[in-house]
Amino acid sequence: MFNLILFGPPGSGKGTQSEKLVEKYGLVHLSTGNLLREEISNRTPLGMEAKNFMDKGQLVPDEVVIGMIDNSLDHHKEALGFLFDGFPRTVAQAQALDRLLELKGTEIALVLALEVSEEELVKRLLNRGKTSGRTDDTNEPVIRKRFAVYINETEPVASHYKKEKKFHSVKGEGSVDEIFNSICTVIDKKMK
Ligand code: B4P
Repeated sequence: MFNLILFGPPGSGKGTQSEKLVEKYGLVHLSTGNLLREEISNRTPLGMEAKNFMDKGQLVPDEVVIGMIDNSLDHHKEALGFLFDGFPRTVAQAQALDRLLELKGTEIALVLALEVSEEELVKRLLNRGKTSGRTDDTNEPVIRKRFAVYINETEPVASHYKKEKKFHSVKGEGSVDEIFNSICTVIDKKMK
């Protein structure tokens, strides 16, 4: 199995690049953001709880997202590998993911981080907010809060994987195809 984490701040292009990567490498795409938005649109109790956090730019509690990932892994027993998009976002989530994968006899092969400046992120998300209907993308203070949460709670996840020498970063500014090519170069080297 080849398990990849796509890492980076909100709006860095994780969702955009994931779509292209799953097509090329045949991985199962697990995006906690998409899973949460599905719960919200189905108006489930989990979705209603998550919406309160997401609308404020905060992270949804660890036990909620870890439970979702656990269920999704069980639904894809035949997968060639997983692409984790937007997960893990805290050190506790990273530790839980390591344990879940170990139980399945596998592990994370590579963590790829997209590097994008805060000003570019704000610009991209405000732009997406004009058409996406996502309430967390229309308000600049909420977007800046998401970036601050990323620095405080998510960046420490990078050290977790740097210790295991699994962490690589690529420039996340430029055209979608240029960024995709840089990501593929790192993956192909790792797969050899
Ligand atoms: P997510 O759904 O993960 O979304 P994101 O971080 O906002 O965006 P992403 O990086 O995927 O950007 P995209 O490709 O779409 O999270 C939303 C919320 O859910 C979080 O704030 C949190 O509350 C909650 N949540 C999710 N996972 C969680 C977890 N594990 N734990 C706790 N809470 C969790 O790109 C953004 C925009 O940029 C798009 O409009 C795109 O078209 C554009 N773009 C992409 N690449 C570009 C490029 N190269 N140049 C110009 N524009 C580009």
